Amino acid sequence: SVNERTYIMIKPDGVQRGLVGNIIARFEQRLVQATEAHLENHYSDLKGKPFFPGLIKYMASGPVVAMVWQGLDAVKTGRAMLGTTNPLQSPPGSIRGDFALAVGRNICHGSDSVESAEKEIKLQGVVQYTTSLETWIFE
Ligand code: DAT
Ligand code: MG
Repeated sequence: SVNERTYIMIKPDGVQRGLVGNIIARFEQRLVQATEAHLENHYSDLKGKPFFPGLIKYMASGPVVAMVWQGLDAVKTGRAMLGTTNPLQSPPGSIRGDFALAVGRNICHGSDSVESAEKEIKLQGVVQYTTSLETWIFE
């Protein structure tokens, strides 16, 4: 049927060899859809903002791709790569600056602090692993 599902797993050699992005690009159906309860917890710091109900509704409206990246200053580096919340203020070369126009459709979420990241990762439920490339990347 059109709703048939399969389980595709990138194995340790695929992860260590940096093939994750390449493989995900081929399998963009490998997605998760967050529940409203999950999103209300994820965005709990914004409860009370006028855009909060619209944000939850939009975020639950379709599948998302959840990722955890680890490395030196991963939180700040991730935010720098995303750009600012409003794409209009995001520099060219940033993900939001290059691909987004509206603040409520800014393509990607990125944790704003180490504490938020811990909370968000725990909420999503993700395991941790060590890459053998570490000594080549970090001083
Ligand atoms: P960020 O995603 O850059 O951390 P945020 O945590 O302040 O920004 O807000 C979460 C999301 O809520 C943001 O990515 C888009 C939406 N949002 C923020 N401010 C908004 C606004 N003024 N109007 C509409 N949506 C907004
Ligand atoms: Mg935020």
